[in-house]
Amino acid sequence: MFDSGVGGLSIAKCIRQHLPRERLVYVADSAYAPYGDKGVELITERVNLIAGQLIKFNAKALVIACNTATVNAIDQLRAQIALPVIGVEPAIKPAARHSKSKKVALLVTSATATNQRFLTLVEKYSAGVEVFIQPCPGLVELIEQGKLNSRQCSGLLQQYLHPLMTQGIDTLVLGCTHYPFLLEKIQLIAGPGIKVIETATPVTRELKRQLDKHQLCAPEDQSGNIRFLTSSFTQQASQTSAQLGNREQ
Ligand code: DGN
Repeated sequence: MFDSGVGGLSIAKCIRQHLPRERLVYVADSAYAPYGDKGVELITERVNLIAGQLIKFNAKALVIACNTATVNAIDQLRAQIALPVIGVEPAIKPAARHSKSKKVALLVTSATATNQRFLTLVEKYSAGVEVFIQPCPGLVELIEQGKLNSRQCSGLLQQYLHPLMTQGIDTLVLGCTHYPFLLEKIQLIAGPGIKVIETATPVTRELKRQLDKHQLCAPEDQSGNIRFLTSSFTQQASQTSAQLGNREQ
């Protein structure tokens, strides 16, 4: 599994919890984080390169633990490799179903917000629902630096969330795998009346479904683990992965 950085650890934790016998290799492409401000060519190039490396580790399935990489590069990756490839997409369908006010907001990166595959997905699953797409530049960078409790982070959250609160939304989708690390802060600003939805559970369920379908589940007596690799080792990446990896979500 991989992400542009440490955000996908929010997915890794859920997989570890529900599929404890699986051995995970997690790649944080920290040298190229964030993907949110990169173009489709570069994102595709990085996805292909990392997928190629993971296949050399004898991966039996790949999880793209990044919304930005999924919407930009999953189709071409699936066309190239035979392994099951599971992506992460903003949970617009369950959000639209859950919303009573029929007003839903999506927090995403800039690269996701303008992506045609993403916009088509939103249109497909949001009939009768007003959708507010909020790009959140800056948040991924702060999470990568482990600055979850900084004034800067609170300032950006207020800036992105307050305008949404005046629109009457009752459901908020975290459309980036970094954002679940800010769940408590987001919920505090949004208030108890707003349901915040993230995607770790559906991704884990889909991975399990694919492993079952292809008879790839780990043997009963295998104990799982996780290896953390990064394209740019820094003290910061190491600290942040430890900090976020140990957080209970
Ligand atoms: N975690 C990635 C996502 O879900 O989109 C972050 C993207 C980024 O690097 N900006």
